[in-house]
Amino acid sequence: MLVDEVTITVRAGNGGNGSVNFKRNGQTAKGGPDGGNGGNGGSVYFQGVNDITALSVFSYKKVIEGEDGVNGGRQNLYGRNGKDLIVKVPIGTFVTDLISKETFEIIDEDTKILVASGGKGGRGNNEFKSATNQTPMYAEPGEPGEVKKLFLELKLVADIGLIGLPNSGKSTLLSILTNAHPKIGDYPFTTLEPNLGVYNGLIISDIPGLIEGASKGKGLGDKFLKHVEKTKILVHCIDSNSQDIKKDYKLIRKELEDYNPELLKKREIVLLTKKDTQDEKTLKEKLNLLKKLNKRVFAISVFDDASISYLRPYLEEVS
Ligand SMILES: Nc1nc2c(ncn2[C@@H]2O[C@H](COP(=O)(O)OP(=O)(O)OP(=O)(O)O)[C@@H](O)[C@H]2O)c(=O)[nH]1
Ligand SMILES: [Mg+2]
Repeated sequence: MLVDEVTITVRAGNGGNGSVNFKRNGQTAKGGPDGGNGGNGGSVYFQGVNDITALSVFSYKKVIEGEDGVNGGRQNLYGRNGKDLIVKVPIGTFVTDLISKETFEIIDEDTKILVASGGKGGRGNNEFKSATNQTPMYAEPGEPGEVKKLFLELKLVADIGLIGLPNSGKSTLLSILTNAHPKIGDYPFTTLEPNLGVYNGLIISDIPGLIEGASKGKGLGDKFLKHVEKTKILVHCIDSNSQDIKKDYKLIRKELEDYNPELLKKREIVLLTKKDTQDEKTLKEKLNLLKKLNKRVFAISVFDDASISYLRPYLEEVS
């Protein structure tokens, strides 16, 4: 199951405490102060990774912690800084700070984004000596590392989105075009979580079937429509067994519009699926009906290789 939403706590490392110490050796019983500074706490960064499954580690690891700085020591010994922690987050993840409500998106693999700053190390007592106080008895404590509560939501950057009513053959098509092995069943809502496959370097996402009211959360609803918001092509699957092809088509278009009208502007390919189940005359009639609604209509069957081959170049027209 693809993990596409997680809430985590990120805690950067605390700064190490400064030390209170005085020189001691053969000559001096009580020398000047030589307590060293504490090290800075490690910061936590997010960095993009081209791996849509990378959020899954957070389903069991909910608290991410940076390394603490080490306390200062005697003889002006500085505490070591805590190591920074770089957390890999899938490209296309939206991060929301649940307290400040700030948001940002992970867009590439190159940018390191600072999420929580490590606490500054405290100064040792050596730094506090002055003309009036040669023996300061205090040092600074390290500052605590920043703590953030974050909501991470992966909006998949798929190139092609398979949409349609339940049972229209979306997952079957994904399994034919890509190396994905989605569950396929002769009943609605076989797919409960989005499936992804890679076809000629393009990511195809197969989402659960949409029904009337999906945009308002009905069925599996709007939870998955976000996965098609960024796709370049929508592949709209319509079961040729349907008694009312036009109604099916319009129902899905209406849900897209209600969710986000921009979705209607995307290039759409319409597939009349399972064409092997129809006699030639009926198929032609149904195909013609759809052609009045959209120019890019293809009748396909997974049992007819030629129909799939014919479709392929159209899927590749993503740019
Ligand atoms: N005869 C025939 N059956 C097909 C074809 N494509 C898919 N099917 C069958 O149609 C049924 C539904 O297929 P799925 O791929 O699970 O449909 P889906 O659109 O992913 O369904 P949901 O996940 O429920 O939305 C399965 O029984 C498939 O075997 C086809 O080209 N011809
Ligand atoms: Mg399915």
